[in-house]
Amino acid sequence: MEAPFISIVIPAYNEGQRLPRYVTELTRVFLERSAPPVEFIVVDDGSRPEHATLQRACVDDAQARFSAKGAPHRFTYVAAPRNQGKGSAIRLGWRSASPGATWLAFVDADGAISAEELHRLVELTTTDTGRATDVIAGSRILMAGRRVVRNLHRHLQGRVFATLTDTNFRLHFYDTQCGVKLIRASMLRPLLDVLREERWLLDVELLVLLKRQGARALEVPIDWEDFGGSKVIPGLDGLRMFWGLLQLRRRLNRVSLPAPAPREQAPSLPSPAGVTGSDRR
Ligand SMILES: Nc1nc2c(ncn2[C@@H]2O[C@H](COP(=O)(O)OP(=O)(O)O)[C@@H](O)[C@H]2O)c(=O)[nH]1
Ligand SMILES: [Mg+2]
Repeated sequence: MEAPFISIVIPAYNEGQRLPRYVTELTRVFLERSAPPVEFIVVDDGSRPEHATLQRACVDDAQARFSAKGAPHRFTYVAAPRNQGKGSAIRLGWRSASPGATWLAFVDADGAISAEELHRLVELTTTDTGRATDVIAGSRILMAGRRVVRNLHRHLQGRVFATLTDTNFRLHFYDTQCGVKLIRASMLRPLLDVLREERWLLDVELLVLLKRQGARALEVPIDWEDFGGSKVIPGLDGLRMFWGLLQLRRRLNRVSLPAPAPREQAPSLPSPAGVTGSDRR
């Protein structure tokens, strides 16, 4: 078995319905198309037993299909002892990733980002653009050629949140909360002991700390389709996130970071849009 080039964590909380469909699609697309070796790590975050059983079964099935076809990819399953939130589940998955992976990533379990779109982002890591980038973040920005299907209320709440995030952290991201991010492992691993956000604000914490470490980030417009069944509680989670942003800002002002890892030699390209080392606060 080849060492994985990228480890992609899929946090799953009661995803017995949505995850199996997505895992089937991922398996199909990554068997059909060429890609660097991928390790998919499904992290069960204390799901109810009926969901956990379905989640585990689809992962076992996908792994069997990869093995049968001699694919370089693998599917693994990690179970958290109890429900701790999406952010905690992602961190648990990253800690259990193969130590040799060059990229660490996460993607939502519900298939809002199609397997084809995820494959496109994985391929991007192997291009000159990817080699000159440390963070590849999906973005639900509606532009020519892209398809973004979202509920209006969630979209508007997201725009208010994005504005407040930018006011507080000056990340200059259109969409910090999109459910797919790929991060250069050498940049991320030193931060694993610093990250604290347990739920939805992990994305902001991560981007702020990576920016402080001089990470070069690229927001990539992606196709996105909400299929319903969101675990976000309308109104309540929004309020928690706004309040959480203020607390996060206070905490991050005090946090001290490990020395950034030396940068690997990369071809010189124009600096990508998004977070850049020259824009530190
Ligand atoms: N680990 C964990 N993951 C969660 C939790 N709630 C939601 N998720 C996962 O977070 C991802 C996005 O959740 P979703 O409900 O689709 O949120 P939305 O797309 O923002 O509406 C999915 O992979 C969920 O399984 C939780 O409490 N713990
Ligand atoms: Mg979703």
